[in-house]
Amino acid sequence: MNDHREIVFLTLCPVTMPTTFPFHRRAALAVAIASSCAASCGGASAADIKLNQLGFLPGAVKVAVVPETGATTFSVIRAAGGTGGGTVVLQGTLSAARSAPESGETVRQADFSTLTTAGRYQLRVAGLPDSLPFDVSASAFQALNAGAIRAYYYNRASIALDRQHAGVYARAAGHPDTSVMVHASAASSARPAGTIISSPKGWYDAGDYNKYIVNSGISTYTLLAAWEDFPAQFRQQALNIPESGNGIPDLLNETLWNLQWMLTMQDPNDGGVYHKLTDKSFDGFVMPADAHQQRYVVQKTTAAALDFAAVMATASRVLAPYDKQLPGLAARMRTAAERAWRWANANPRAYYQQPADIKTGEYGDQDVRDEFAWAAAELFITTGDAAYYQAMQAPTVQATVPSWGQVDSLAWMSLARHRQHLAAVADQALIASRIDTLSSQLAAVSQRSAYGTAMQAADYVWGSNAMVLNQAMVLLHGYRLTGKRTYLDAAQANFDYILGRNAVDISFVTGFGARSTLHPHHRPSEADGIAAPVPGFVAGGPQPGREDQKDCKASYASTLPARAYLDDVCSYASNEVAINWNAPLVYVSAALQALTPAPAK
Ligand code: G3I
Ligand code: 9MR
Repeated sequence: MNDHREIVFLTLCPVTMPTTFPFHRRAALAVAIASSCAASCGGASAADIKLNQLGFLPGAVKVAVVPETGATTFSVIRAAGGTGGGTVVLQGTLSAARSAPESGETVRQADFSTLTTAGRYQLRVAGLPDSLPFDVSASAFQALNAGAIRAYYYNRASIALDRQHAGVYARAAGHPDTSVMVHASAASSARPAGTIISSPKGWYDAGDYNKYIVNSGISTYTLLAAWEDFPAQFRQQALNIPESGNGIPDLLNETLWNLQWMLTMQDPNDGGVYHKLTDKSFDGFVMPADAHQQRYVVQKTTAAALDFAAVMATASRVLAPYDKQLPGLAARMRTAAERAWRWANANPRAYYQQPADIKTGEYGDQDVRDEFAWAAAELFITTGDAAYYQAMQAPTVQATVPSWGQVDSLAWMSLARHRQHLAAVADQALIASRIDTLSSQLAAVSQRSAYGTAMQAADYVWGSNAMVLNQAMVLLHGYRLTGKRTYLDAAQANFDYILGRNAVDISFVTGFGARSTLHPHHRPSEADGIAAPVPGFVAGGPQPGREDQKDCKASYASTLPARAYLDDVCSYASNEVAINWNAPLVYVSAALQALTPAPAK
């Protein structure tokens, strides 16, 4: 170590701090930053040890990220305030220092995986404030998983949230959506512009009150995938939603609220699917019941038809065992999926084009090859018809981290999940290799990154936290398929990032973690008059685009990719919530609970 080396030291707070300072003074300055920030920004500071604020399963890999001070050792202590508070239970050596270009820091990792005894602890490094307390517990992520699913209940359209189920977040019903107008862009001879249709239920997409089929596609699918992969996690889960106790698991009950809406978005006359159900422009920051703009269904698109087909094909096989409770629904969904598929094949280039009078979200996509592949794969799995597998053109389909516009890996994950029951036409080796290759690439990034996650600078997109979680979802599929522990550990690292092991030192899930997102761009959270945001939502996350800066009085603390985050209601580009971002949170929290082995005795 060279005493004259300069390192960048960062602050998350809107206070003036030096950005460089000599090595020999950095520990003292770190502490100064810590105390100055504690007063002005809720305690987060560049000097903090960053870790998963919720905690860890006993058998999981356990890593914290430690700002560089020159210290080379750490200890784990029993948490202050509890029995034996301050007692050292474990000591270890920090990793070598590594630089994190995406956040402009130099950090070390503390690996305390050998801590397997349940309890509440803190991490201690000389010269730094002790970490936030964290738990080691066999049920570490159960409450988070339930909370992340309940977030969908809180975002339901067309229903009052009552006290019994919503507690302080009870609210009047909004958007009955029983009198929705067919927009000129969606007009047909059977349904000319101005025709009134009924399209109730569904989830609000995000912080806004509109409903978009493309984004509902990946969101609803991911919840169904969580069920297909880990039914035991969900079978007994009681979420206290209105349908609880009806003989259908609550995850499926919640998902049905959106599936029922999606079905109404198919034009019964031709099988085409409307792209979205929307206001002409975004509502103000009012409660759902106070938003009264006329609603429209807008343009039928190829992407909407294919995402709809994929989800309905999936739902049809998932709900088949519940025919007694839901008579005829699974069959109806399968027919709906096949009709949408046929419409898309007859209209393969109906790309979304935002009409001049519509200002809401677009979810536009000019390349629907991946949507064709995904729909084909789900129809193949559900029907067993080899023609669908041929239509998928599997050798041409890549594997990428899923997002609303990039769904090829949803096909691979579904095929892998059902591999033991696929018709012979399926190329099993190809399916396994697509998932294994993508997983190994992600795990390799994770192993060399300073924070130990699979995130690289280019991954900090709008909704970067969903990138983090979808990377984890891919890795968990990789682990299920190959048993490679590095994949499970990399998924855990990404999950830790969401819950506090990140450069802004925050748990991005509302209501979970000692220092979590407080001011999401979410209309009900802002308009309900309750200080705490509606719980269980993951915020979009850091991204340097800052498209919202013009609408924000506060400034982003940094333009660096991993630190361009603003916990302010104005920040739709870094702090909105969305159904497609919460879905992999549900998946990953359930998967880690289900898959993490018990510690070796
Ligand atoms: O496709 C281009 C790519 O070619 C280019 O390399 C890259 C460089 O930045 O940009 C890509 O486009 C991005 C696009 O998402 C697709 O990923 C845009 O920059 C980016 O601004 C765009 O962000 C979307 C955002 O809406 C604005 O349109 C988010 O993905 C999407 O999640 C978000 O969705 C909104 C809904 O419209 C409305 N409801 C809330 C929801 C969440 O904020
Ligand atoms: O609230 C809107 C949010 O849901 C969208 O994701 C975002 C981007 O399309 O737009 C938000 O609405 C803002 C609009 O784009 C610009 N003026 C301020 C609006 C509310 O902050």
